Amino acid sequence: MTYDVEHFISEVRAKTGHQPEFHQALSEVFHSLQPCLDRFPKYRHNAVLERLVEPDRMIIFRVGWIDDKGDYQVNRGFRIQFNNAIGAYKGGLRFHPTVYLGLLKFLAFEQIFKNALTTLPMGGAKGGSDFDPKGKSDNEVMRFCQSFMIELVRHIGPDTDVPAGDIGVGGREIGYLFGQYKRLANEFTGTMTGKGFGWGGSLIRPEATGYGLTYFTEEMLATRGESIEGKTCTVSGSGNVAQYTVERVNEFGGKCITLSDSGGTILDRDGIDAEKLAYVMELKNERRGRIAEYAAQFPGSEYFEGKRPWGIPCDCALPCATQNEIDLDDAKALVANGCTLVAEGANMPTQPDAVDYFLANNILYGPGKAANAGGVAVSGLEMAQNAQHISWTREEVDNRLRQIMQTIHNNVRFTAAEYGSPDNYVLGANIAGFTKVANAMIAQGIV
Ligand code: NDP
Ligand code: 2IT
Repeated sequence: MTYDVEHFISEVRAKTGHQPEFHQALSEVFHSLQPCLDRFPKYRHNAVLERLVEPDRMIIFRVGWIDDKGDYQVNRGFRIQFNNAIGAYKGGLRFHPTVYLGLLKFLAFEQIFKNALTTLPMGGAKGGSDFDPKGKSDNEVMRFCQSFMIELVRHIGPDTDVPAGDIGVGGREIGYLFGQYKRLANEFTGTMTGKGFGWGGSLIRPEATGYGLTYFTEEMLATRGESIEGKTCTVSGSGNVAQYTVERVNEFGGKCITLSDSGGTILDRDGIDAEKLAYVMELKNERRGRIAEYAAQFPGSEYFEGKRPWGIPCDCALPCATQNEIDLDDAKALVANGCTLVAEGANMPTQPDAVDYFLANNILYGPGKAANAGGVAVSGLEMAQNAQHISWTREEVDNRLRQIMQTIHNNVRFTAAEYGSPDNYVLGANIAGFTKVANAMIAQGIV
């Protein structure tokens, strides 16, 4: 008797209501687990999937705050503590108007397997709010973060749950959140990661997701005797992950020709070099402006309003903005234009039929839970440094990050090969991540 994954997914769908992103993530993971579930009946006997789809707990709360005009504002706050079989809950906070329960459940679910792949002991969680930091003053963001933390503080701790950043939550927000945590808990511990260097943060954490993505991409290309050097890359997004991806790809001798935001895409055929990237960082991180301004600043570059980068010919596509940003038409355009590698900085940026298209066309396709795991991996290293009350050098952290990305890559390919498809990173990442968590759950009994 085998696990009827299809039937199981339809039951979860019926029980959980309208949560399309969660169902999408669930379907992608569980379908690729089928050969593993067939090989090891213990997962069925121990009802591992049934237990795995039900978060340990979901916390939803009201966040009231006063805007600069003196008016009362209300947002909704969340923390999904999905699974702590292999370590304390760990995962980012997203502040974006599209945040709702189903979105955070997808992100927390993915985080379980991603964190398992990092080799570090971290469980899966995610949280956030429908609060939109865009257009808010620093003081408004601070008041919101302080109010958010008044509730969150009860649920987190250095060995319980350690939040970090994600979309809309960067260094500024982590500072305000940590400040309030420290005040309420009356302790200075590593309960948040992404802290500033000098007050508990790790060197290389800001860079980690983009650098890790670049290292993973380099490993993927090496399987075909190639490297980033000389490759033209299209990158989406222009936030934390996109910025440090461009930085490292440049250092590896590649050329990034696009960036984007929710307004549109810029194309710079000469490449976004270090000087232009410094402009982007100042534009996005300090002035909090729009990527359209890039085209006005650098003659020869172009701006395409409302467009994503995927119609532009490239060797490698590196989606670093948000979920479902590559649809089937985008995938067809990429392949038709000669793209041979897609590695995901964002979480679940590729729609399921587009993933199938990449795999069917022999594209090197690196799913986010493997390719973007460098961010949370260095968060794990930040926790390790905090626990020891020391800080490591840039070189130490960067070397460890590179080693972790190589280990993830090898583990994913090794696992995929064991199931007969060495180039299928989806299969390898899902089975490798699942096996570690599932075995821990079985060992710990029915809890
Ligand atoms: P940032 O907030 O720094 O940047 C997000 C970027 O994506 C912005 O350019 C933003 O544009 C764009 N974007 C966000 N939502 C949309 C949308 N709906 N449509 C089009 N563009 C959009 O976030 P990060 O760089 O930290 O995160 C980017 C992705 O990477 C996310 O999927 C995140 O989950 C993932 N990730 C992040 C990690 C981290 O350590 N930060 C680790 C692993 C994965 P705009 O300003 O217009 O909203
Ligand atoms: O999606 C992710 O892995 C992150 N946003 C980083 C999480 C973390 O805890 O560093």
